[in-house]
Amino acid sequence: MNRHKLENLPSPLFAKEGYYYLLPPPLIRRNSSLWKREVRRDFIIKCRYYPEIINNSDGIALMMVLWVLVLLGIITLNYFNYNRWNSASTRNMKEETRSYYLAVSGYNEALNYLMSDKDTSFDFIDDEGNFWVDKETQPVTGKKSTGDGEIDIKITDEDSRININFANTEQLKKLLLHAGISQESAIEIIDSILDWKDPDREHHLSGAEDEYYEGLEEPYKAKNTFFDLPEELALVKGIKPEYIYGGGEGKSFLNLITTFGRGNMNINTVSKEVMQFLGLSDFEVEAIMKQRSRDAGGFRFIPQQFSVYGLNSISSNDLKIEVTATASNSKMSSRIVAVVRRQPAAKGYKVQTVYWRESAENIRS
Ligand SMILES: [Ca+2]
Ligand SMILES: [Ca+2]
Repeated sequence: MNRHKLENLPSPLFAKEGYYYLLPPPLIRRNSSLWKREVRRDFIIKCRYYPEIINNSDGIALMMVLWVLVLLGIITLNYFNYNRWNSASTRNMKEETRSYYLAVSGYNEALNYLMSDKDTSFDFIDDEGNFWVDKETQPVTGKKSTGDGEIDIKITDEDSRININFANTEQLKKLLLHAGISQESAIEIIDSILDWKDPDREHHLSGAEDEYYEGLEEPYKAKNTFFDLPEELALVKGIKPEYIYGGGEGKSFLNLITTFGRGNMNINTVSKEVMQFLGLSDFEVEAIMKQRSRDAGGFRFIPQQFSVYGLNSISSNDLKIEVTATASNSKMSSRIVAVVRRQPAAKGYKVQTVYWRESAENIRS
């Protein structure tokens, strides 16, 4: 009987023909992939009538041995899989550690650069996106390759965004309209934002305090103090995640806002996106960027025409350092995002880290 014929036999007939299976019929259905696989691998042995095997102690012993072999096979396979997974995991961890310390070295380089500032009255970001502490000290930002791997350092200024802790109702309304929210809803949401950060428990006309948040399916309380992070807005009544992150009808406002800093906006560091949001014309944006070229070196005073937009500072205290590093011959990349608060002191600067987040990513293609 050839294999082709075997495969086409229904199971009861199959037993009567003088063959049996490794597994009793109830465990192998005729059409199951297991049955077919077993057939293909010649797991079927020509022997005797199936019913006889059930009553025959030799047959039962044989089946038990075969079962043990199958179990041993499964255990061995699992062991090899575990070992393979374990060594891949160890390799990833090793690569991640190397990339992490490379990222930390990038962070320290950025921090030292910020501390080396010779001109406390002034900082600027040039039209290529490099942060300058003064006109002379060459920036450390951008991508660079070293013997240890690749590092990308970015420094941005938190004092170049709209601070939602200090924003007035007009600014908040503009942000919400930017996210595609109707005038009516925006007014209600603003009341809730004000209630969220004011210390009292009296709610504004359309606002919300503890009694609203405590009635939610997953209850919590109103913050009653400043926002720590922009993402915290998602907890406020009426604010949907798409307003913050985008993906709805309007645009995301996450890149326009901050919760760090003094509420000032540095004309020397503010992004084009924020300037456009503030209502500056393309011509005015170009004029500002021209003054922020390497050669011009940024503004030393604020022209009246720009201060009306709220661009009221030329130096920066709260700076975001973002470092992405990949060690050589590694596919694990490590990332650090930190916000440091830099304050001029009697000698040099005092620096406080007010935000720190680290993550790793497998960039194997
Ligand atoms: Ca400076
Ligand atoms: Ca409140």
